[in-house]
Amino acid sequence: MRGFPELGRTRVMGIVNVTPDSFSDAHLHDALTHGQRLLEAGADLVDVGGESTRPGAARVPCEVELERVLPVIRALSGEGADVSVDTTRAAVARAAVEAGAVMVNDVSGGLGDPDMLATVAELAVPYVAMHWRGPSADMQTRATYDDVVAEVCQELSDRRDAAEAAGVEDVVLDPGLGFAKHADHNWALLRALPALQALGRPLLIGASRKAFLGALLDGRPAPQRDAATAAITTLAAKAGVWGVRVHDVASSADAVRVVAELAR
Ligand code: PMM
Repeated sequence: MRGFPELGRTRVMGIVNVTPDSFSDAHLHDALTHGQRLLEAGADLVDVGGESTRPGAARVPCEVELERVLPVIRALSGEGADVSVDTTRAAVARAAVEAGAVMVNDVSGGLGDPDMLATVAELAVPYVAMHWRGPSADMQTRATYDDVVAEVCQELSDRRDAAEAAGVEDVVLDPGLGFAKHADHNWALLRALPALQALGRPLLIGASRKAFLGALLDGRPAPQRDAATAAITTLAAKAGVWGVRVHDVASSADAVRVVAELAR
């Protein structure tokens, strides 16, 4: 894929959410420091986002999203890091790439903004198209499937085709765990990684600290779900996925190295 060297192993994408859930707005500096720590811990790239996508989350204005992400992207990419921008807005994608981002991660797979796919094609950067059925505010009302694996594969292949028809060359697909999905849907998709890989594009998996892991672990809070996250990283790496998007980089980076060594 353009811009990314062949590593011969799964990539670890570290998460920098520049949102009040994670860092207060007054502390952009903390978000930057956090990104630097993730890189030191072995992140191959960092994903910087300025809008919460948790179930029920409300939208933030475009200007607020820009104010949150641009300084962090500028600083981290200025230090030589590979940075992706986690956004559904074409204007944010464009400004982020101008500020140094090398990839656009769109949880809406191009459905959130009619200008997104053409913009990414023009920017000529790799693009993550995630499976999405609607905005976070009420997405869980759309978690209805007869066959979740077949339907997610079909809807993702539609997004792949739309992105490529718009001229996007490097498409990464992501099943969007937790987005319009209940726990049993997430587990079914994780059991079906080969079906997702059969869509013929690199796969990104974002399971890190999500609620379905808390449910499995008797209600354990998010920061105590990192061992379970690393277990999923191990299995995803063994299955040959392109990348995992995680909060705790160190444990997933170790897991990926173990899998790579065993495969040698
Ligand atoms: N999950 C979240 C945000 N962005 N992007 C991709 N590609 N895949 C995901 O699964 C994904 C994402 C929400 O998780 P967070 O609030 O823990 O960052």
